[in-house]
Amino acid sequence: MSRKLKEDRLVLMTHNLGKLKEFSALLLPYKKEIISSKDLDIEDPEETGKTFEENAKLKALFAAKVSGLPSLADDSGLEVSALDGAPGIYSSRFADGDYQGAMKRINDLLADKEDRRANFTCVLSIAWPDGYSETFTGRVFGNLCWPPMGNNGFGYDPFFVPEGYKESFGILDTKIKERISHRSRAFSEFVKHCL
Ligand code: ITT
Repeated sequence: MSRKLKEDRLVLMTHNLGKLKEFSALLLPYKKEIISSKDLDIEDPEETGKTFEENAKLKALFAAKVSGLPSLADDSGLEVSALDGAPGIYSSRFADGDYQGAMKRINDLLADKEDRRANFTCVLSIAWPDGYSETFTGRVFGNLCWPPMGNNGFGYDPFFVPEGYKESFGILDTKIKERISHRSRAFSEFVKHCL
């Protein structure tokens, strides 16, 4: 049995503006007051986990402890099939702020490969100040395009064409990403269980 989120306020633990926007849109219908970790000056804890689950939980628990409020965090990334799932949990560190460069480096690694399949994974964690937490997973599958297309979204979005579409998340309307993304799928599970 999942714990229900009865509190009216919650913290969104992320320093990534793209995530913050997407979560704010997803949470809009639920009429909760959202406080970003940026507003509370909560530092990003070091992501020492070896899995998306460990890192998501670590971030959410950290924010819940520091703020005294229930906190939501995600750990997410791009997993490239022909690269055995890399960069995965290291997606942000692999780019180090330079996504054009990161997409090019991945594309170069795929130069002699036909397989361009990839997926985004998101593990969402909700944690309470008493140390209780739950996690939910979402994935979206697709293919990597070259050159990257468009400027919508963030991170690797211009590089990723979801299955069933011809354009990348960088071009597709943000409403489409909001409906089919790894983040929205993890969020739907969270809604089903906790709201
Ligand atoms: P926080 O830990 O503060 O939330 P972060 O960006 O460091 O921010 P992660 O460690 O979870 O977050 O790294 C996720 C990275 O995976 C993100 O920086 C992007 O490079 C990539 N990523 C995740 N979701 C994505 C999406 O929806 N579109 C494009 N890239 C995404």
